[in-house]
Amino acid sequence: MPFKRPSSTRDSSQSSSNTGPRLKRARSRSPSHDQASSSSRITVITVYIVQAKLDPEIVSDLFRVAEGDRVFEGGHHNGVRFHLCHDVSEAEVIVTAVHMRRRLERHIDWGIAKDRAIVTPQWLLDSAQQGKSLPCGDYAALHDLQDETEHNCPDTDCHCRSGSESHSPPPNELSSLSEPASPELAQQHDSVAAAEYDVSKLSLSHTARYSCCRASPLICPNQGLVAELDVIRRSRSLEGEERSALSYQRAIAVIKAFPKPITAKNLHGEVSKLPYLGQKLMSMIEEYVEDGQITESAKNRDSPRFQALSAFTTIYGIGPHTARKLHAEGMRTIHDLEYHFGEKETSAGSELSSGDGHAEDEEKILERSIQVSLTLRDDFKEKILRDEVEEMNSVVMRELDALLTGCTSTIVGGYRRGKPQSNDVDIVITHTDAKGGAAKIKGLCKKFVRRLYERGLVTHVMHLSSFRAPNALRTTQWDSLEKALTVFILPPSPDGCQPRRRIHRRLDLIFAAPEVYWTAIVGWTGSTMFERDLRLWAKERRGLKFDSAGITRRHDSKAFFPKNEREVFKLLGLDWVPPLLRNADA
Ligand code: DCP
Ligand code: MG
Repeated sequence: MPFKRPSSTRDSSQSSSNTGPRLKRARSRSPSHDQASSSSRITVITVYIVQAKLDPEIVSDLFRVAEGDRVFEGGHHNGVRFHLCHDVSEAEVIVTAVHMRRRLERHIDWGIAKDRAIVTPQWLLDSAQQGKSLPCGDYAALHDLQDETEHNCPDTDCHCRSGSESHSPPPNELSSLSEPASPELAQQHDSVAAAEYDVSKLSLSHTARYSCCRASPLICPNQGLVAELDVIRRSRSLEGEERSALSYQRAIAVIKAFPKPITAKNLHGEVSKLPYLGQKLMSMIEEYVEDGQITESAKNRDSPRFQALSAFTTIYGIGPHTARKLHAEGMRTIHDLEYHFGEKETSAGSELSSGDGHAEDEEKILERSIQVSLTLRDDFKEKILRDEVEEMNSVVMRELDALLTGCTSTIVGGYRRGKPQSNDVDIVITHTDAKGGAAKIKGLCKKFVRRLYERGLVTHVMHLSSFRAPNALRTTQWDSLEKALTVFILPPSPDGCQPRRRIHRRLDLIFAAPEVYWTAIVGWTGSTMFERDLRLWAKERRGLKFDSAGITRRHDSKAFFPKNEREVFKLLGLDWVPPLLRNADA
């Protein structure tokens, strides 16, 4: 059984029944509500946007606000954050331009509507601008639900700043530990804030066939359409229809890079000329432009089988194949899985604790990962905000420095692409000694993870791989770098005066020798479609093989060692694409 990375928790939202009980006032379970951020306490409000009756342009604007991508002038956007959900049953606030009960009921179950605040789009815009949740009653979208909207409005009185009680270590103390020794490594500091580039000067084209030649922002002007198509993509993938899923993934990637809203005006002109948009996809896009939704997406969303399979694949270790198998055995809910796998007390992987003894067999490792994931699923559901990602990296690098000085790291994955909230944290680590670094890195992964485990920072190891023992659990795209997929928990706050809410987080640590550090960073920054096209481009256009562990020439296996990220792109004959524009997936 292949080991699968779980779907994002966003996917899981599709799994709950639309009429089922909401995950209680999502706010109490939502990402950061009780969570001490490093400098301030932020209220997170879960928002669902009904797209009917809204212009694509406005929808895209609202998505950007709700995803935290559009920041308002004056830095107001600090007391409240929005978490955009794709399952109305998880929302606290529903944003809609529909004002009549009968029309709203076409999109939302009335029982759910009565239990939420139903507001106009202006509430979202004004709240984001003022950095606080404004009284929903003033923005009630439906006269019929005025009282309910007032009553169900999220209360944000508690979002006081924690000010000097910040629990992050002093910034200088930690950044110095990851201070790179060589000028090449210094270029890693390309965080979102530091990203300075003029998109108009990049020679990327949205009509290119490879997504690694296009500029794909995190939130695009057609994000609502992308979300609809992604439901169909996931459904195909869950049913094992990989070719079909890939067609949708390609279409999504093309739309992600299209720089303006798709409307009736440009649909049959420039949109129809975009690559990978065949007849069927064009008719779906047309339907979306006309109605604000796609029938097939709605059908999928409502399908109990889709909901069950989606829920199963949010569990670490369960891919579509296993999910279908469990479904065929009669399981329908996460509780069924709990019963099936048993909620045994789980411990760190025996790969870690058994020294050089026999590794556990594949089946057992998989089963243990599923058990861990089931036990910790409430924690794993909670998204990780950027400041916590940074804090985790700081703690990891401080620990590593105590074991071996001179290491440096880059946070990759969705964080590097600018996602405001991540499902896990991915960190690529190397040593700054360009000559002796490779030897120092070898074997470090296991040693380091053992240390983290002993110090109580790593509670579980889902997977541990090394150079010498290629692991059968690795999926095909995986490289041969030493890596550990772990469950991590931040240490208690140093001063102990304000206990931090400690949540289990998924943490992937990837160790790369200095010469392949940059290919590892490029390979783990994503997004998945961007990576797929990068490999395809390298193969089809350059006769090269690209993966996170290096670039080689196909005909003679000659290896290349780029010294920085731009050199990776140059070697592949590509223009550099800033990480923030590598969001080629939904
Ligand atoms: N990756 C890949 N192929 C895979 C899995 C991962 O190319 N099968 C690469 C691209 C991903 C990166 O690794 O962007 C990190 O994978 P994650 O699953 O952690 O995904 P993200 O970090 O992009 O998003 P998130 O963690 O928030 O879900
Ligand atoms: Mg990630």
